[in-house]
Amino acid sequence: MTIRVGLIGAGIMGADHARILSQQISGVTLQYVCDVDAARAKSVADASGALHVTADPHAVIADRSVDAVLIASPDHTHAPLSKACVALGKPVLCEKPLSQDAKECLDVIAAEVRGRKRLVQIGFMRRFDPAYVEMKQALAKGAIGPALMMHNFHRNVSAPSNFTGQMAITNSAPHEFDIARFVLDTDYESISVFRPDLRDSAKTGAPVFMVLKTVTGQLVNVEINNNAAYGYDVRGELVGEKGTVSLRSPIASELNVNLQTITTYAEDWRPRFAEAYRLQNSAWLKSIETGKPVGASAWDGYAATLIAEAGVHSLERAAPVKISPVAKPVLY
Ligand code: ISE
Repeated sequence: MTIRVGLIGAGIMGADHARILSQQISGVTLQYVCDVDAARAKSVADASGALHVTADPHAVIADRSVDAVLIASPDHTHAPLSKACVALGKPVLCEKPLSQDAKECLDVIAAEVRGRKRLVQIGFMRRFDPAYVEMKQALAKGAIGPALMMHNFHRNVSAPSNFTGQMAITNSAPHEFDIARFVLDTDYESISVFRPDLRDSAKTGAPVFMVLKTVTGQLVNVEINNNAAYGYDVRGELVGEKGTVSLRSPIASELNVNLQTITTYAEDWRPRFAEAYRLQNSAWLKSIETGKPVGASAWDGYAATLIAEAGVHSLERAAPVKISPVAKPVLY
C-alpha cells in the first residue's frame, strides 16, 4: 500500500519531513508541498519528488489523491488545519504544539470524539527516540525501582530573533512536558517556573527553570536554555529508588588529537533526533495502514499545552500553579 501524503509547510521542519519521507521511508509518496512561499515550496518539492506545489492548505486536505496530511506550518495553524483533516476523515501528523491555546486543543479533541476515531498524531517524536524508549522500558520492568525524579536539560545554540522568553515554555518545553508524562506514565499536579537574571540583553529569552510535581508523587525538573551557545544539548536522567537511567546522545565518533578527546554537538534538534523522526514518521504511516493509532494523541497535545499555559502563569505570578485538565474522553 502506497500512502499519498500532503505536506503543509516547507520551512525547517517541513523540509526535513519531506527529506525523511522521500529518502528514508518506503511506501509513501508526496502529492503536495504547500507553503505561502512559492519558491520555498518548489524547492522542497523538487528535492523530494512531490507532484504538486500550492499555497492553499485546504486544497491539499480536500484533494482525493491525498490519503494523509503532515502539518509543519507555523504553530498557530496547527489546530485549525488538524480540525479540517478530522472533518474530512484524513489521518494527520501535526508538528508540536497542537496549539499554544488549550481551548483550541479541546476543539480538535471534540472533533475526534464526534467522529469516534483518533486521526491526529502530534509530533512529539522523542517518544520514538531509542534512548527515551529504553528509559521507559527500564522503569516499566522495575530495573531502577519506583521513580522518584526526572531531571531534564534542553539547550539550543541560540534562539531565533522572533523567539520570546515565553516560547521557552510554550514552544521548547512541551517536549519535556510530554516525554516525562510518557516515561513516567502519569500526569502533573502543579508547575513552578523560575528565571535567572540574563546579563546579555542582546539575547532573546533568558533560560527558564521549571519544577513540576506529578499526581503520583514524583518531581520533574526542566531547564530550557535557548541561548546555550556551545551546542544543541538535550539530557535526561530518571532517578528511581534503586538506580537511575540517563540518556546518551547518539554521538558517532570521538576525535583524539593534541592530547584531547573531542566530541561534537549537533547544531540543532534535527541531527540529534534524526532516528526519532524517522521512527515516528514510519510508525505514523504504518498506523494508517493498520488503523491503530500510535504516538502522542490530540489529548497529549492538550496536556502539554495546558502545562505550558500554567507554566507561563507561574512565571508571571512567581508562584506554583495547579494543573486542572478537563475529564479525558474515553476515546483516549
Ligand atoms: C523546536 O520547535 C523543536 O521542536 C525542537 O525539538 C526543540 O529542541 C526546540 O527547542 C524547539 O524550538
